[in-house]
Amino acid sequence: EIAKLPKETLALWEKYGADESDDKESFQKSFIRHVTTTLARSIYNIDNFSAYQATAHSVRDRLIKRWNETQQTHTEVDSKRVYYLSLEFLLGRSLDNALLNLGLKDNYGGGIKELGFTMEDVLEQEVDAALGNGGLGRLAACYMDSLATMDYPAWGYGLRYTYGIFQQRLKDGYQIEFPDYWLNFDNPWELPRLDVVVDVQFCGSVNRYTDEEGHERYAWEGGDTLQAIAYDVPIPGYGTKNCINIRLWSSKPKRQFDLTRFNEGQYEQAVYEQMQAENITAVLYPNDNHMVGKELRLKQQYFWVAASLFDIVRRFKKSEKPWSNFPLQVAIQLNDTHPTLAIVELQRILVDLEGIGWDEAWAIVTQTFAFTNHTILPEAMERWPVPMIQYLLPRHMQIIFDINLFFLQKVEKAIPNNRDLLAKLSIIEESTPQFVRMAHLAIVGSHRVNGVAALHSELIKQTIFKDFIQFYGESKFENKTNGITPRRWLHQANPKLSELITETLGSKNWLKNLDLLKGLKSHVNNKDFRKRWVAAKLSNKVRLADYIQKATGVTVNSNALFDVQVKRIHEYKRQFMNILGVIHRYNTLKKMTSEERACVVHRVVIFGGKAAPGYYIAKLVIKLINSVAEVVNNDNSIEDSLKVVFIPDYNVSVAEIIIPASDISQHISTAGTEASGTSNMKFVLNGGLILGTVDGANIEICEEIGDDNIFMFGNLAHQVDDLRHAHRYRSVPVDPSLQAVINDIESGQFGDSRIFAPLINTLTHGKDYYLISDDFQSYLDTQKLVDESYKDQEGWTTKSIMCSAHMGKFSSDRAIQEYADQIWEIKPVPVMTKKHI
Ligand code: CGF
Repeated sequence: EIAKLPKETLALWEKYGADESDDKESFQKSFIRHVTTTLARSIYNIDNFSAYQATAHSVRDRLIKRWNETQQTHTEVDSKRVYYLSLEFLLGRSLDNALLNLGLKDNYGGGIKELGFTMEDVLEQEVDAALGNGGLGRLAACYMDSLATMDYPAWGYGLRYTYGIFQQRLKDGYQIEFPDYWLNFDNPWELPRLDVVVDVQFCGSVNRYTDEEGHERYAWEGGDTLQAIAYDVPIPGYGTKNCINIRLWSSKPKRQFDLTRFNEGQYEQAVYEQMQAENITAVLYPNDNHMVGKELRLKQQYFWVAASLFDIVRRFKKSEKPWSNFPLQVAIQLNDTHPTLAIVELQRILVDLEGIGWDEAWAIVTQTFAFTNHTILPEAMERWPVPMIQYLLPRHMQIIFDINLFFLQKVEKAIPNNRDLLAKLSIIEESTPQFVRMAHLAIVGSHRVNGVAALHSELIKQTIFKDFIQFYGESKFENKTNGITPRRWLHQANPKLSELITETLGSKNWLKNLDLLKGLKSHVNNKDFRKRWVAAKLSNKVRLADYIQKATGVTVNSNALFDVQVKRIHEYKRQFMNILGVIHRYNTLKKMTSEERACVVHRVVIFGGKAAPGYYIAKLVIKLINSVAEVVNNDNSIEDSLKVVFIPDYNVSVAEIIIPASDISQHISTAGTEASGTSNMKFVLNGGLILGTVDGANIEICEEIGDDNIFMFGNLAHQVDDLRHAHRYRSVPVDPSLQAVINDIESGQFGDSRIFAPLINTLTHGKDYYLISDDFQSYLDTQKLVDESYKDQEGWTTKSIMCSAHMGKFSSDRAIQEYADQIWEIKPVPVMTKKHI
């Protein structure tokens, strides 16, 4: 079409389509243009929020240019792409990240100052995009940053929830939940693609028929059809033109209104269908590491998977390559089992819609998909009742039964007469009703399965997936240790330290090659460098102390040791053990004389994290922390030697303030329960030390930074089963220090002890499943070591520098490189600058 346009028209596009430049004046012009036209405001009517909106729109203009060029290049080159399917993308704020990644921060910072605003105030206005619960969603966001930075042709696919993760507030020390109205104001970081619409079908029935060539075929007919509308979120890489896309789907009814009903006066019925359809993407399920068996959740999963696969297949078909090329053009990564129905959907598309034979189709499917497992906790394993799938997705249920049948036939052939093994491997759990085991389906339908840290990847082979090893052998199962993006988690969150590192190493190259941090080692004895390192930490602590004051009203001393545990509240993560340890410390301090107390290291113990709204015990842990804080913070007799704070509404932007300020952070899950953890990596990268169990990525962090620079304690993963078994035959807890702390709570020291009875009960009658009593003494001993080490401030600074210097391995760039080379087999595609026609 364009080629037919007259020369003069093309010349106009060329002239006016030229890039708006990135200098200060161009920014100021575009800022004023957006204030007056996009926002319809004037110089007399502009506050910080409007200044944020105008700045964001100015950045968005530049992002879209890069995004367009990236998509054009990828279409032209048409090399293999990776599609990352994740129900959660926990992006946080975008403005600062975009400014830094595009290299605009200085020009925009200077420009906005001249316009009468400060960049800090403007950045503060943005609400977090909180479309995730915790580690899994934030990992997806870090991976998108790395994919963009490393020039990979990649897409993310997810859901555009109207409500993200709930906002947490505290009332009388209890968590209460409020809806997250994140889309209330305009969201400049998404591009609505009202023209990209996909029909998604539910329910109906399956009809068998014979096609013209005499083949038996199946047609899925009837039922309800909804529409998925695309919203695109550009993700800019750091120091590259590459700007990739996360496509988030929003649900809409296919028919706007039931006119017959409306005309009959049944207005409510008429809008009912509309409401039902919009409900699908209304809310993010607020559970982490826990399966929710709600029909709406299953509908979300299929809605998302169906729309995404339609889009992926449509893009592939444009190239007119044969179907056998599909796995050469397309890699699809399943982030946990949530998108597993994609395996079934692709098989359905190939067999039912494209008329490809079952075996050929199945070969294409299995070469396309790979699956990441994020947990071995039994309560997190997704299983859906067969009748529910049968009702919502009748054709998919048939296909799942067939996949299972052919798989079990292969098992029987390879390992004959082992009924027990067949039952264990089956995708269908033969209970009443039957269930579909999503992890089994994901394993059978993928060519690779990976865990997220070395220990975890070993454990999945020994526990939840051990029976699959008998059939597949070990080679299908591998490890891809998680990573974090140093752009957000050091450069953006900790500008002072980032600047010092850049100056010391002589360039910013470390931001794209984190191994270069090793270069800091040769400066460890340089006085000036050490002084600035310590000063950066102190200023981060002052920043956090200010935040704590504003958020909680508690005043903390920035010279105290900041001891942090921020993450989802979960029994296996053992925030309970932490607060029990705090009670022990408090009562020890109370028994000391003033002279003795003068010698102890002052501590501020900082907690943060959300509990799933239905997780009663986790919510009681929050209440206990706040009750202890209330008593400790108001007890003048301990002379400021201990403060306890619970920071409400922990999210990505709060994490960016907390993490750089930590002296020690706690990652104290029962050994074998935390698959990886990623905040542990963020803390150490920022020069914070770790107090942790021998679990998840703590182990690999220890290997990298050396055991002198980390405080590890507790029982090991291989001891856990025996310890749990032993609890059944004796009274628990056995540890006298723990018993003393329990007595303190029961004596009413922290308010009405009846409130906490169910929590104490988890330790006693509940048989202490998470082994707090077995680890408690070693936890207290190691805490003492932390205090001793902190007294030696010079030694501590050396440890802090050594920690950061050895964190190269934990860049998400390394993780993405491994996925790209070993699983997806994709290559970088540098973006070519396009003309505007
Ligand atoms: O995924 C987690 C996190 N809670 O979201 N899992 N899930 N599901 C694990 O528990 C973490 O250990 C892990 O770091 C994270 C990302 O893989």
